[in-house]
Amino acid sequence: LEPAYQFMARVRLPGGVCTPAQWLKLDELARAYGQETLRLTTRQTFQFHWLLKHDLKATLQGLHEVLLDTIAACGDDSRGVMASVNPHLSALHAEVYRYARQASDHAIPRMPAYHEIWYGEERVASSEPEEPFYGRTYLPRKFKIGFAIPPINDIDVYAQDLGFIAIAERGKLAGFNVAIGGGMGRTDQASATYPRLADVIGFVEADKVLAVCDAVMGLQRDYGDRRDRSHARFKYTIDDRGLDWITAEIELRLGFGLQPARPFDFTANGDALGWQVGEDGRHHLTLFIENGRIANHPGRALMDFLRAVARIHTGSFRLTPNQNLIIAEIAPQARAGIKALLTEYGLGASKGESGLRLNSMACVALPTCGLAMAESERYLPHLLDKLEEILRSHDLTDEPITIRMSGCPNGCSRPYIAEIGLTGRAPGKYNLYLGGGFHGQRLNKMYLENVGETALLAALDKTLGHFAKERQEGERFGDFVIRAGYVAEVKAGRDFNA
Ligand code: SRM
Ligand code: SF4
Repeated sequence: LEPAYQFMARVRLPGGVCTPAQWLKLDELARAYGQETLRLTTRQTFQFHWLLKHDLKATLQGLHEVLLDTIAACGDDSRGVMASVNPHLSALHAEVYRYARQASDHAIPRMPAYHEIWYGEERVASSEPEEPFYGRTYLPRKFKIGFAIPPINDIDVYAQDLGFIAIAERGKLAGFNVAIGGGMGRTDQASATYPRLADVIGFVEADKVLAVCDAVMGLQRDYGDRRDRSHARFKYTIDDRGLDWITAEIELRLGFGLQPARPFDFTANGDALGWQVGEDGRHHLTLFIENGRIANHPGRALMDFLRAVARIHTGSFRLTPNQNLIIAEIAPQARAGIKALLTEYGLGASKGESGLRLNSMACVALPTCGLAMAESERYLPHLLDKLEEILRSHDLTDEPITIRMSGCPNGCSRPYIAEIGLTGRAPGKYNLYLGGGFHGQRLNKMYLENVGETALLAALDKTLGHFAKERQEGERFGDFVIRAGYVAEVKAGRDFNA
């Protein structure tokens, strides 16, 4: 007899794009093996939790039936490739998504073992060398790639190891600015570890994307630190060797120089919620899914609603990097049908969420994450109930402010770029960070260390109240707390702990 080992499975879903048929299969598998819940992640994909060991094979084979797999969703390789989901710019999105898919297909390990183990394919004795790119030892650590389409920085391009910022000229994709060296993970009381934002190093034409992936990942494969895992991410390779050296080495590997970066502007890293009409006349509905958790609740049958939509929908679903969901590419005449389903399943009326809640994210943490030190997904909604009273008292209910909570310093909800960041230290205890940039352009800074809810609420009541009274026209909360002297501005990852 063996213990009932349980697992998490993460799907590979480049750019977060999913067909209705895939949705129906994911829903079916979650109901059969995943305790009737699906989790949308901060990198635009699905996670199943609670999978029992003897159900793993059936789950992975079920995914295979709809051309989905879990390859490179974890491991020391290139992880799920992200892409902005801006539904307004349908043609540009389609083009950028194509590059994200190509980058994902290009960068995944080839390993036949996956097919042998999960799909029962026959083992082929092969004379081929191991992985053509990864070799025997893969990368020193995980590596993350994302494609952003300004003006929305929904993917948090500055948090990627390798980010591509789409540059459109006269409505057409001209190419990408390349950003390198982002990452969130750190360890408490280890000042050599820190979050870092990516640097934009130049521009390349779109057909050079795969060459850039090879050059940058190859550099990290060859020079990343393989002795100390806490120092093995690309961000440290860059800071150790210097950005100029790294850029020159990338250019050497490319065999050509990068062009000067082209101008672009980001305005936000959140999602535009509700109904929108794209440039091609199709309709899109972006739903706020609190912390990405899809399940049925009394009077609010979200999981059943989405299954009902998938049964009639002819467009696609798009998972956003903010753990939200777009029912995308709805024909104008189909909009009424989706609206009727919203009402039928108890999702028709807005719950009157604050701008803070609508810009919130929490990582999974307890009970499934083995690294969690404190609650996150299960706690943030309750903390927000209390914060919403504070917001109301300062007339800030509709103010968009980003807040992100992680159950440990690894930062899976990208908390170090939120205007309000919280990371777990122990049950009920969090570090509070303030001053992140509203569109993901600046790291925040620790304001309180290892405190409980009472101290958190008092600090946020004080700073939000001050902000309500003394903010300048159009000033964001993250900018205000720096101007008002609550925290110093962080200009580089190495200053985060200073
Ligand atoms: Fe993460 C490890 C969940 C996005 C940084 N992350 C984990 C594990 C697998 C725990 C483990 O290793 O045992 C978590 C599974 C928990 C569970 O029960 O499901 C976990 N990470 C998640 C997700 C599901 C959070 C969420 O609530 O959405 C996200 C899945 C993304 C995906 O679909 O691929 C998730 N993780 C991130 C991000 C955000 C991002 O990539 O944009 C980060 C910060 C960015 C970065 O990588 O720097 C992130 N996760 C980490 C780290 C710290 C890495 C580091 O450099 O130190 C770990 C721990 C590790 O790798 O050792 C980690
Ligand atoms: Fe787990 Fe920490 Fe990631 Fe949260 S931030 S999911 S607690 S590893």
